[in-house]
Amino acid sequence: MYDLVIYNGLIVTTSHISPVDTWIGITGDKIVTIQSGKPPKDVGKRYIDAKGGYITPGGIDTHVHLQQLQVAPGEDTGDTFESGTRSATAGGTTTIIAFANQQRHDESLYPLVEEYHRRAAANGTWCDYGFHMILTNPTKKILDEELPVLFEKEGISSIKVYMTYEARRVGDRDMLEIMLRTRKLGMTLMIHAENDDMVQLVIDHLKENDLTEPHHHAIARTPLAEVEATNRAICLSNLVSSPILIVHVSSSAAMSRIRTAQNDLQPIFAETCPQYLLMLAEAMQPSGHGCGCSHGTEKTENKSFEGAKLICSPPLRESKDDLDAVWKGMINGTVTTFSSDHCPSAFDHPMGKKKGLQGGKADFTKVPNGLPGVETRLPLLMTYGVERQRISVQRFVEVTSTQPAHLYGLQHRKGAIAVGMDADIVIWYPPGEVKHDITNDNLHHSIDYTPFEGFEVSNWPRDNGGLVGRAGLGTYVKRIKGTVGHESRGETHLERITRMARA
Ligand code: DUC
Ligand code: ZN
Ligand code: ZN
Repeated sequence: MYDLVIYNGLIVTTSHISPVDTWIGITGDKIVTIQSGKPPKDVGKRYIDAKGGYITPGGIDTHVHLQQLQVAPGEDTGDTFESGTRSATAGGTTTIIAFANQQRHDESLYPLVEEYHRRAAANGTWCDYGFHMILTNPTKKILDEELPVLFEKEGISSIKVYMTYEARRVGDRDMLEIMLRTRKLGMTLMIHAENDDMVQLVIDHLKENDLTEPHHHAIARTPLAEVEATNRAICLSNLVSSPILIVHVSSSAAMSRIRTAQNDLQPIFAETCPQYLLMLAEAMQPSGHGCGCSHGTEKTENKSFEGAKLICSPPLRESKDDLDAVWKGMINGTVTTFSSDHCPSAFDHPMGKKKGLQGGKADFTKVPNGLPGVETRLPLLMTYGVERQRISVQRFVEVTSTQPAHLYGLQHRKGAIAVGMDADIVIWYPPGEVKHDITNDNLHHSIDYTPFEGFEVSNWPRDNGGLVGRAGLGTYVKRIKGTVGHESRGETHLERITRMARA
């Protein structure tokens, strides 16, 4: 007798859609059988009729910021692990990977990981979770002694580094040292690629000219800064033959540079996010919206500051060519994984986005960076990707679940509907049954706005992803070595040139 039987749906994998008369038997939290035909009447304690809708593997959102340590106590207006995972679940995401960040003064990563475990466990989580480690002070001890332990004992199999932000950026030599270790250990290295000096120069010029409204943020963080850093990261990776993932790719130039590297069979991978597919910087203008709909038209006392809701980095781009290029990357396979970069701050709060509004004067450089989006990620891609016929539903599964699982070492439990895997399953409505506009009131995060207010969606995970029960159902997931990019590549460029110099 199975605990649950799901039947009469179209089960989707990256390569295949099963016929509608296929059923899934679940016992405990595992998929234990998948069979064709109609399910017998007496095999399940509970039955769910999927009514002909798609059945996809639970979403895996591998780019989520919750309760990070660099935010001063009392200043964090974002989601907690509890509210962030509640929101994730309601949007069909059943696993998140959040960031555990090192600050420059931290000499050991172990206490940080313990602190993140405490934060996540404090009020429980609604879905499963893991941690990436952000490195800002990659000492030899940390690289040689602590990373292997974190990988083996804690199942932390990924690192993020920043090439921007004074407090976080790491230099090229440090990046190379990190790449040598992640290659050796088989960890996934995520890189935030923006040239900080280029960005700072533009910011200084904008400030001298009193151009500090929210929409100037998009000008400050020019695509040139993104492509320069992306190119540099790729060149550094070439020297040591280390796989890297460029996160939140937002511009045509960066996407093409990555595509060129992939064409040369270099292990360069790309992530993008809904905001870079669906919104342009004009949405940040006082009058503006970026997608031809009526977003951003709410009446407030300071309308010109509304654009702060859309401040994220990399920023929304000014040119539709960038948006089109990101779609192209999604369609042609350049994009490996699709995440939300859920990094929210409240809007109407002096420590939230309004930190950038002092005495009625806007200063975009003081606005906390980032958007909420963990709940809207899957419905937006299902609507604007699959149902608007830009990508197949198999590709949807690939970028929202299967490839994230393989990139980040979750493939032993997640990312596919198959016998033995975790029963992380999303049931969608049959086409044509859902049509509504996203409103913040219907979302489950703890933030007072959504950047996607007013976006029409034509599907949503049924019953809000089965959001029933309570926080505390989610558990920490230890990850293993991923399968993407870690195949043996023989000697590195560095080894080759050393060998030739010796000869
Ligand atoms: N980078 C992120 O990954 N998220 C939000 C802000 C940022 O700079
Ligand atoms: Zn980033
Ligand atoms: Zn992020």
